Amino acid sequence: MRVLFYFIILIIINIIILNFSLYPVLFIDFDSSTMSCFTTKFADELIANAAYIGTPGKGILAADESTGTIGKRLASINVENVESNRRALRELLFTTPGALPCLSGVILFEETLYQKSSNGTPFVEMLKSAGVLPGIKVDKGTVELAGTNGETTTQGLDGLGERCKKYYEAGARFAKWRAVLKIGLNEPSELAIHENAYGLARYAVICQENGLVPIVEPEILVDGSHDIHKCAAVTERVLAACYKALSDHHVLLEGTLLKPNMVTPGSESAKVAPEVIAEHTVRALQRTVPAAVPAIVFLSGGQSEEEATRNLNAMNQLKTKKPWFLSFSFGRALQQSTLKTWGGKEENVKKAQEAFLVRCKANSEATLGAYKGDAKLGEGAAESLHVKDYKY
Ligand code: 5MM
Repeated sequence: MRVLFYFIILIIINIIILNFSLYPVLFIDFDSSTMSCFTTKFADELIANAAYIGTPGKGILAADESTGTIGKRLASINVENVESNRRALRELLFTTPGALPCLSGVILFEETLYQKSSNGTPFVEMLKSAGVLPGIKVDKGTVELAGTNGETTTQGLDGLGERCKKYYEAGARFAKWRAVLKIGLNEPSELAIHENAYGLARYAVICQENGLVPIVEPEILVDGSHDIHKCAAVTERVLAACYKALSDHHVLLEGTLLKPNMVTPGSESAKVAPEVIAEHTVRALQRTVPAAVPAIVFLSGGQSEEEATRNLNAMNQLKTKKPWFLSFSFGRALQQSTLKTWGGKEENVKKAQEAFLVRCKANSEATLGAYKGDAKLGEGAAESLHVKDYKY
């Protein structure tokens, strides 16, 4: 009897101890915005801005080509790479009648963030007054990762916090950092995947500390003769590593966006239909991207304008689980026919703007799965924009 009494007392004491040790777990105030994430005064703003970028019918224009890259685009139309020409191109895009309602964000290069239009209006003001959030490219390009077969890592973490603070003050509300991976016999290596995933995560948390929604862009290049299954498997490995790193760095996922490649066969393999690309891409995303991420905004990666739009449309027509909004953050696939039509000539601006509007509207429809494939194709709209072994 006595033994039983002590036994019951022991059990009661155990229950009390257990309850106290579990107390923080059981009774903590589960604040969805901070739980397991670092605390930032910007949490609500980050969540609201990321959600806004994911507004159905809208997407992102990637106009953040660095001076070297825009130089290549301008050279293709025999236009000199000087500040006035870079400004003229960006002004043409941002003043296209009817285009901005198709966009929720524009990614800018630092020069454009501080630039004014020809009538003296800061580009940032022009975008904001049309309901478009200005974004900023904050990476400083790639360098070779020593000990690998030409794989790369992205630079720009030094002083990033200070730069983000400055960009926020200048009106930027989201940022972009591009990591590049390639498919080869032994690539991407574990080292490249790990290094780039942790670089993206470090960047993301620094942006959030300073009020900028980070776009996480792990681009797997299309170069190669691999099939779509290989691309799907690599995409899953890379995205899984990215989300592990983002979790390890306590990034607030609700205040982020993902900018991935679509899952396609390599550039030296036979093409497949948009429905096949859609199925493989969405499956890879379902397996790796948490539902907390509000929107996935694809890069076009060398696809033709029309191809990129049709692929996005097919994804949005797919009847399956899609907890995130699927949209665009195209650079080349939004600008190519505009660039060609413009050719750097003032007298072509109106026509070039018409070409830009066609692509903006087609992609806006594609975010709703409502693109009929009936856009009037501008010059080069069906041409592949892939450049073999392109060095970024
Ligand atoms: C992959 O490039 C990004 C998306 O553009 P596409 O839709 O053309 O593939 C793009 O935002 C890119 O990061 C910018 O153009 C900046 O490029 P640079 O070469 O200046 O870093």
